[in-house]
Amino acid sequence: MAFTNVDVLKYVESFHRIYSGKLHFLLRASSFSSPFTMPRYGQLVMGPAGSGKSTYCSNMVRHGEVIRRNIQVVNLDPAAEHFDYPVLADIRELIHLDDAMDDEALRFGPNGGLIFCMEYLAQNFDWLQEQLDEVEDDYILFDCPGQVELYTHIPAMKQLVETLQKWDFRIAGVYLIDSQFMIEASKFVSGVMTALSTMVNLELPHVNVMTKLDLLSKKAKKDLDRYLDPELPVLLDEEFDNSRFSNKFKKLNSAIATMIEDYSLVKFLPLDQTDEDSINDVLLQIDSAIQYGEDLEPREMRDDPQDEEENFDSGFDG
Ligand SMILES: Nc1nc2c(ncn2[C@@H]2O[C@H](COP(=O)(O)OP(=O)(O)OP(=O)(O)O)[C@@H](O)[C@H]2O)c(=O)[nH]1
Ligand SMILES: [Mg+2]
Repeated sequence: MAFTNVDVLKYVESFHRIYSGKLHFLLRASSFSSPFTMPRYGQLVMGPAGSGKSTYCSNMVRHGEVIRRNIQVVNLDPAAEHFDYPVLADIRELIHLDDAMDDEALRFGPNGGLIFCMEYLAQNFDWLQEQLDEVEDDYILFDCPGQVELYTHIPAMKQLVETLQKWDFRIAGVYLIDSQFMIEASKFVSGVMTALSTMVNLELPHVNVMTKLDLLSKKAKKDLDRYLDPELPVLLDEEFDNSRFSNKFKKLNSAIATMIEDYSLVKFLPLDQTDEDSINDVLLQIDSAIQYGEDLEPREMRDDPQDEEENFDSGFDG
């Protein structure tokens, strides 16, 4: 992620503006509005390039098999090359990044091409609807591209969210950030601001996840708690308590920290993909954010109690 503190500073003003209008809307997002139809459930898996989105999706599918829950994945990355989950639908069948880059009339580079592809998807949601209509037992992960502009201000993702909601999906925004870039206060603030910007733009129940914990050093792991539920003013005071930084800069950082604190909206769930309990904890938190299970019948006892004990589930048939 190429965000620097200078980028972060540019955000401050617009955040104040956006927040004042949208906070109440965010709060309303968790009281879904279609009581008469059977909802479907989904996660929009987002985050910067390489933050672990596709790996997260395949680990969730595998974890779903362990707890006997049917979790499926739609690949929404037109540039995807490697993922190892079975796909329910794949945007590359509709449009591939190469289509936008190789076309003589379009001639996009990789970044503009990706935006073009997502806009093309937005104009062809009926394609997606057809793919999703084939599914009965719906808990669907949408594996998104790693270009953060898509989440922060380009309309295509917001249009996707609104369309899925129209199709009775209860969607959580799941925002992944690589922990290795987060355990340093200045980088942390940049990450927090993009996560926050995504949350404000998409107006979804939102869960931030810190990935790749298995790669952290012992020392970094010890420090982790300070970043999962951060006291930003303290973190930033420590980071910038140095004469190299001007008072103006320190004040600005302090203003950002206070603003984020005031909204109490930024927390991170730790995810160690090598640990089944950690994956399960993240899934349960997201389930709770989208009220997964409220409309489902409690699971019936099976004939073989041992079989039942061996496979933990959140208690519902999905
Ligand atoms: N050690 C470790 N490696 C991980 C983890 N998650 C992802 N990786 C690795 O990080 C790299 C990027 O992972 P992806 O899942 O492709 O990340 P992505 O966010 O889908 O990337 P883009 O789609 O390109 O934006 C791959 O080499 C993964 O094997 C993790 O939890 N631990
Ligand atoms: Mg990916």
